[in-house]
Amino acid sequence: MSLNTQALKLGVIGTGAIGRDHIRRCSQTLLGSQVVAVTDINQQQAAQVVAELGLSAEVYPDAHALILAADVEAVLVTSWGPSHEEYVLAAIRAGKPVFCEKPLAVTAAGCRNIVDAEIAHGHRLVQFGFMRPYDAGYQALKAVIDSGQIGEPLMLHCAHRNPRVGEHYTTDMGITDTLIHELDVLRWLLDDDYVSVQVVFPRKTSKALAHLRDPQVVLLETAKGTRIDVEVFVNCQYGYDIQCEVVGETGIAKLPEPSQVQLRSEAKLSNAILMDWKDRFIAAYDVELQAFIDGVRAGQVGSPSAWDGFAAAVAADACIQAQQSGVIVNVELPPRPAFYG
Ligand code: NAI
Ligand code: ISE
Repeated sequence: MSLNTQALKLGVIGTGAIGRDHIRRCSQTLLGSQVVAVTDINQQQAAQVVAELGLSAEVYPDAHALILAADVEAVLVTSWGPSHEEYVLAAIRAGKPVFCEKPLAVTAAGCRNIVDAEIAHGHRLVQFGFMRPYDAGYQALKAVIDSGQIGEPLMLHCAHRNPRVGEHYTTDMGITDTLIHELDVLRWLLDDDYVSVQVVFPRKTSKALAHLRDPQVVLLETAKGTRIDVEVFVNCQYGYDIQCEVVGETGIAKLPEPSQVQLRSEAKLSNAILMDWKDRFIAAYDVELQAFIDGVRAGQVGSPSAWDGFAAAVAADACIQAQQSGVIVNVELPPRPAFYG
């Protein structure tokens, strides 16, 4: 793959927490890109981010003007979830590559609109912002599974724990905001798709607000028959903790813990536990965005694809139904179009 020698000119929609962080990494950490345009419904904040990071980027009054700007070669969508579908579709219409943070759209039908628009366009333009396949730990785990060293995967025991969440966080967000990362990365890890799901609620923690059911356990079955349990526990207090253990026919492989200094002090042997998802996946965010920049410069947009976003959304919809009904719900994913390989 031969890289274009010019830096890729990026326009960024949404300058909140992750938008600001992606602008910083594209401007200061990664190679081959330049942020030339930003926009946010809070224009003052967008201007402030440009000033704080010392960028010579234009602040646009609205996202559609930014997408159509002649010097914007590719778009990053980092605004609130409900706006993603509209902006990704506009980027596809303009024929511009687009990196979209999760969710691709808030419904599976919205994700399907994006898949259909991309197929109609004729070549891949969308890289979807699930970063875990770019995490070194998950890559090492996948290499072990793919090597056959533990035989075929039979069961997975996983956990996604956050120290605490705010008042805005509702029980369905345990699926759409939190579990959604497992829904993506476990398909990729196993090279498999989900066929059914059930959600069960253990005893509720006293640390969760009245409206929130926390923790919850999601039980997934894949087409090959692998059974997965994922504990989603967003008020666990003690840390941000991501666990994944794969039980195979001849052995067990476990996601490595993030590298931490081991401490012997005051009669204790200890390892710190991270508190923030940004720290846990900081390297993965760098690698996924570098892959987007390199891919676009080489004329080849990378993964995860819009199809992966759609597949995760279809499974998420089934999980929400399962939360409400308490029974096993089928996951009805249509066959993958040849367009997505
Ligand atoms: P945030 O609330 O800090 O920032 C969002 C920004 O988008 C705000 O500045 C807001 O004014 C702006 N905005 C909202 N609607 C807009 C519109 N229609 N047009 C232009 N700007 C608009 O939120 P945060 O945490 O930065 O999250 C943004 C997105 O990134 C969310 O969809 C979230 O799910 C996703 N995200 C992904 C993560 C990951 O691990 N991949 C981690 C955190 C967030
Ligand atoms: C957050 O929205 C994210 O996307 C993080 O990656 C995730 O791990 C965290 O649990 C979510 O709240």
